[in-house]
Amino acid sequence: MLLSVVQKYKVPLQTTLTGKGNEYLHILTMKGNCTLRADVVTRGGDPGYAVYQNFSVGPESEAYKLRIGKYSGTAGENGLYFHNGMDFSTPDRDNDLYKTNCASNFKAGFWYKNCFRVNLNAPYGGSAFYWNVWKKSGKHEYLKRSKMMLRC
Ligand SMILES: [Ca+2]
Repeated sequence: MLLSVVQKYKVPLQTTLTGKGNEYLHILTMKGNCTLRADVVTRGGDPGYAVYQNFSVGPESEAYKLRIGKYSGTAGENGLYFHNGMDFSTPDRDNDLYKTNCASNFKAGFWYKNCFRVNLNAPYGGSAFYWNVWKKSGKHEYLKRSKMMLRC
């Protein structure tokens, strides 16, 4: 059974770079062997999940870099892999590869590249809260719910 960090440790995963959320994630995952599970539901009510082995978040000196390994699940594996190896960006810390600040543009901290294929921290109801590519549809699906859980 997957353990929810949010429930057990009361750590908010939606955080700022200067907040404690990513620091806790780094400490929890630094020894390795952690699994990330994302449960999501589309606006149309279609549920999906994605499990990634070897999930870890780097230290602050690496801007809480995301690392994920082997995928299993139903949501579609390409989404979060796009972000593998990226630093965490916030509206006041531009660590992405885009010419402007993705976190500022989309009003959410995340491991942006240039900018994203999934954005599980994006504001509810916004145009950035989606999963791409959704299942075998070949297109993105807007989400109404996401939950990220960790097992170590
Ligand atoms: Ca940038």
